[in-house]
Amino acid sequence: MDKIYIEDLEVYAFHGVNQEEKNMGQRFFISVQVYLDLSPAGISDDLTKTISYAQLCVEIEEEFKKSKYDLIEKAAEELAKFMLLKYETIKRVKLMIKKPWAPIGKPIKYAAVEVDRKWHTVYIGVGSNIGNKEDNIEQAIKKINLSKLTRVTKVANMYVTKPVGYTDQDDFLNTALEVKTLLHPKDLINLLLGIEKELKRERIIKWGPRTIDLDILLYDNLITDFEEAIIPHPRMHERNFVLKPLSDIAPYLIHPILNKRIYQLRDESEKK
Ligand code: PH2
Ligand code: MG
Ligand code: MG
Repeated sequence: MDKIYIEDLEVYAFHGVNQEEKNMGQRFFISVQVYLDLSPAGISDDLTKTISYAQLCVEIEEEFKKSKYDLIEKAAEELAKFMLLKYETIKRVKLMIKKPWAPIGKPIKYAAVEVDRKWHTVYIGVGSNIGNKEDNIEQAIKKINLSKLTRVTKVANMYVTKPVGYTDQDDFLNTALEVKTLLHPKDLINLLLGIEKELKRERIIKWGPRTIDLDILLYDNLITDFEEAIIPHPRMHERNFVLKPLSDIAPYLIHPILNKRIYQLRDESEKK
């Protein structure tokens, strides 16, 4: 992808573990690689179709000087987040912060950190079979949007489905969401679990009735093996109640393990 580079922007700021660093301050050098599509500006020669690097420098400096953090890790994290939230057009930010005068009593050229942050595309399966199911789902969507690090970008149709697995329970209402997020999978899971809790989800019977169930189905093309978030969702490919709504919003998406498109998996799940 296209990039705008800024290299070694010098900023005087007050980050550091030592009190004297917070009092006296020191010089930092900030380098960024901003990933965005430059072709609209390249074709039109119009500054409004890109991001002015002059303006970026001003904003980076202002944001970087705003707080006093112990760590350049934290300063880098916050600065990357600031840029990704401020501009819709920025897809990814690589950012390096150098501290040439870190008071460590050793002759170094600089100490530095680099972070690489981007918007991730996630698909979430949603189900409810207790109370006002439609309202539960709408509440969940609202709550996902409350975090500024997540945005619901597509909502599938809602489907009334027969319970699968544990069948002695009410019909479900199922849908699927596309979400853009800056959160890593484990943090996203925690956000979703928190929302389930707020909506009075109780875990009594496995696959039993619930006010709301929010499952990460896919996260970019990521394949994970950690217990808390197995991605892709290990049963999504055999569940019509997941694949049907998901096909509304992402029919041509390819399942990263099975290497088949979502609509193909949906069609296969209908034959069973
Ligand atoms: N969720 C389950 C188990 N069974 N059946 C339907 N129809 N819809 C669901 O969302 C569902 C289910 C476990 O998450
Ligand atoms: Mg589930
Ligand atoms: Mg679940």
